[in-house]
Amino acid sequence: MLARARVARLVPLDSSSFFSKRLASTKSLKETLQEVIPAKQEQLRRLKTEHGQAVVGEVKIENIIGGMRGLKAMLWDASVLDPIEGIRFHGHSIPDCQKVLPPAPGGKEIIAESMLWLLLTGQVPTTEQTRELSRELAEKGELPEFVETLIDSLPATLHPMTQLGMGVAALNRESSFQAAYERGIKKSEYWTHTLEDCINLIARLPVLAARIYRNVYRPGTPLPAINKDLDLVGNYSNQLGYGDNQSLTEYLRLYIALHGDHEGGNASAHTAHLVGSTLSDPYLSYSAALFALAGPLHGLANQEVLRWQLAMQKEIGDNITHENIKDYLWKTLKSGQVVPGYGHGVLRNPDPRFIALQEFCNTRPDLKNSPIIQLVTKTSEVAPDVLKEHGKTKNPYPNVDATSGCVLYHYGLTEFKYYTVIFGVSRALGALTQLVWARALGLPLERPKSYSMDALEELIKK
Ligand code: CMX
Repeated sequence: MLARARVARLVPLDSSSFFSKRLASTKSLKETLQEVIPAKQEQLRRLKTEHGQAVVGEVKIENIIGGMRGLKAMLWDASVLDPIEGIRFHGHSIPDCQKVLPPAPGGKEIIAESMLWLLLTGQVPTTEQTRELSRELAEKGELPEFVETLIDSLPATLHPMTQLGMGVAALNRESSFQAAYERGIKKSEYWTHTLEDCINLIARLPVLAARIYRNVYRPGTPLPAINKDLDLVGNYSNQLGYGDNQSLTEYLRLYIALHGDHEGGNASAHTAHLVGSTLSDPYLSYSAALFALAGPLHGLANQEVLRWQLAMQKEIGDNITHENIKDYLWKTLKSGQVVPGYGHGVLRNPDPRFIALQEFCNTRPDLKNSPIIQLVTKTSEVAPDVLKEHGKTKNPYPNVDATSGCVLYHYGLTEFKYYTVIFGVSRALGALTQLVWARALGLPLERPKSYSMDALEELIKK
């Protein structure tokens, strides 16, 4: 018997439920998108034909050998990252989003559905539209049986991120885009099939991720059915086994929505875009992105932060003073390691996502008084000055990962290796949104030019 996590089937829909009513006055996600696509296509046409030769910047050798840092070389419409101000999603800052995006019923935090709507359409959804999307995702969430069998057959010792990437790749057997491409559809129809795949994948990712969690960390325990009256992350929390912890569920909602997109150049989003540009379907594109996310300089940093903070806690003991933390920071740096949770490829200020998560902690006494959260807060008061004095990093301030895993730890979700999986559930919002737009705009195969060192030297001589 391969199945380790037993899954109940969908909870039957209560006909009196709010969710069962299709509200005639609200446009669906696809209808909204259909409305906004022509204007964006026209904007792209104008940029291409009227301004195609405009110069955006210069390329220096330091850009080429420096991992393309700072090169403005990619189109990504959903979000723009300002080094000082941080991320804006279609022009909305994080505090704006917290004000205008509808939360879950009974909740306060942004949810994946409202962020997905904003990223995809550039518009703020109504509460009704958000609920309708929650219902659609719940209906599409079940995994095909062969994927369940595949995941259940994997050894518990296989890293959860490897399992997630494999599961997502296997889902491509169901790809509407791939099937339609084989039938020979027109280029103008690519985006509708891509949208269908992306929505199906976003619906299934948390279910797949929860199954992996149960198999690896809670073998033999029953996986609850998807509840159609819950939002995507409400269901995810429930399937992980934390549904009765409202605080953790709200935290997961906020974290998953906030972490959904961080413009296009980060390794996971860029990988999805690159692979997608070959017309590989969304499942294969996002599976590749997940393996980029699994690196310690990117998505794995959240587990590294926790490991590091716990080691610090063990060494310092109860006497947590700024001085003791400072000594530990220097010890880390002098041993040649990076301080996890600090620094960023683009940001040059404290990450507003870190600030939002810290504010979440400050509004809840249990979190505010949690030893691990207090340690994170105190570390953030000392580390920037130490990193400035160390003098290497261009950004001595905390990034989102300085706190993200520590909150999970406080709530009893203590399995570090799983943390990047939650990030993987989140990043799909931005990466998949942009795959839909890449098809709607007919963006070409990505193919930058590379140079050898000899060729660069030749260029310098000339
Ligand atoms: N601690 C110590 N040294 C650091 C550092 C840190 N937190 N951040 C950067 N540096 C060092 C770099 O290793 C580099 O050293 P070398 O010149 O010896 O190679 C130097 O400072 C310059 O680096 P940078 O230009 O400031 O940073 P990069 O753009 O190269 O790297 C990042 C960015 C995030 C990989 C890096 O800051 C880092 O390793 N941070 C710790 C890991 C982490 O928190 N990652 C999460 C990123 C968040 C996300 O993925 O969204």
